[in-house]
Amino acid sequence: LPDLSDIQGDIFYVFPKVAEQFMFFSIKDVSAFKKNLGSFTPTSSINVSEILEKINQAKETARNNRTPLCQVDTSLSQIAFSRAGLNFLGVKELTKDTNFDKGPMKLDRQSLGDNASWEKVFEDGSSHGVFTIAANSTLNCQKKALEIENAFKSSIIILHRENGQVLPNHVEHFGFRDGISQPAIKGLAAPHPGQTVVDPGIIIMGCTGDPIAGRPAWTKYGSMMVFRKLAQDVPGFNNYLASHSEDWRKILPQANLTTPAEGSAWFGARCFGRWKSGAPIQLAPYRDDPALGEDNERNNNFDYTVPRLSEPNEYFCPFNAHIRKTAPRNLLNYRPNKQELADSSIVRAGIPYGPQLTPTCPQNAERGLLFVCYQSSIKGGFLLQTQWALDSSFPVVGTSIKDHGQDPILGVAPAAPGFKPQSFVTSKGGEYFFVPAISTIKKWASA
Ligand code: N7H
Repeated sequence: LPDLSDIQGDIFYVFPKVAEQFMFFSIKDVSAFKKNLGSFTPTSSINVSEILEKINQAKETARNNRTPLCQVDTSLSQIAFSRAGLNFLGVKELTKDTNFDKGPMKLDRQSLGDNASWEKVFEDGSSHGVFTIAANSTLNCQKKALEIENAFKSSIIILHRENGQVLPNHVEHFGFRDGISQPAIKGLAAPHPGQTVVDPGIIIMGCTGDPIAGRPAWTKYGSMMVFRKLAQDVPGFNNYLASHSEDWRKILPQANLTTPAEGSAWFGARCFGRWKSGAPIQLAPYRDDPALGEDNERNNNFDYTVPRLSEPNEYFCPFNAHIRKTAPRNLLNYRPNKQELADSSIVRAGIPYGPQLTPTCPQNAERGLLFVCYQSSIKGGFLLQTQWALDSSFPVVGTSIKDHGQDPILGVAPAAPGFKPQSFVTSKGGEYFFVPAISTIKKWASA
């Protein structure tokens, strides 16, 4: 089993957070930077598991007397480096992750389907690294960021900051609950029913199951972090759902959806594969079931088998629903198989940014998701975006190639008659980072 005290803390337990800041930097003075690195203590996975324990206890208390969860003081930090950053530090050896080693994410821009212009810091590809800082309040997050900034003083230049904030009820901006399905890492977490169990090496380098052999020793207990800034067009998405509500009500009369609002809620659920509460449509086909959405023992306990073979396989959940595209679960004779599925697992650790759309908030304010995922191989994990979500013919059913359409959240959403196909998520850029083990950081600091 991996040594949890040596692994940085956001990687597989995911930082518990109310606010988060990503501080992108370039290194100005290598020797001063290394000295500062020696005094920097990132939060380890052991630290995070202890905090999660405390939060669970607080939750119990909260149930009884409504104590706010954010009472558990958390100020967490992690450091990661881009390829340019490693080179600058003199770590020229390759990690053997081809996406990372070839340089900045901007080189993959086309294959990622990013057509809009990127923000300057990502367009330049000039970050040497990023600090991920998370806390139980915006104030604590800012305090921690200032502490790190002061500690690294003039050895770095802060190029850019992104600030995220958890929204009420852990929804994201489209109003759907996020962060429900994560892979359970063999030996480290007791899986909830239905959760995909993966070898630790799928997420953490140098452990059992790492798909890449022969990496340098300094990559052990590290992980690849993919950062993406994804803007969401919430008014556009809401209009899209509203404009399709009638179509859906007509197509499935057996659902007995009586109001336009029910029609659009159902259409939204079919875009995601889950209702706003998180209840999977495979288990709650026509109406949301909030108790199911909240219940971790049930909300992942499903696959896409249909009750009767005479029914089309997408009877409940369309092939192109976001969660089915990104994790097709059981697939019988379909591509991918179970192994391919486990190998493509990622740990998602993103956070929303920008103001929530409310009646008083400007419709056109920018909002979205600061998407973060971890995997030991970018090609094996994150590229499910290009290989699965954006590939209309995925998944391949039997031997026949069929056009299911792209993932409507990450790609182009299908249009009703009279409407143009639309996209609701626009990438503003991103970067690939390597998150080293804590012992590796200490070695680099003293080299
Ligand atoms: Fe997605 N959302 O917050 O609305 N995602 N995601 N995602 N996503 C999921 O199951 C969303 C994005 C995955 O195991 C849910 O936790 C949004 C990218 C995977 O069944 C919701 C954006 C990639 C899963 C969202 C976005 C993924 C998943 C359901 C962009 C990878 C688990 C809740 C702005 C390349 C699937 C849950 C499974 C679920 C949201 C992006 C991947 C609500 C808005 C870029 C693997």
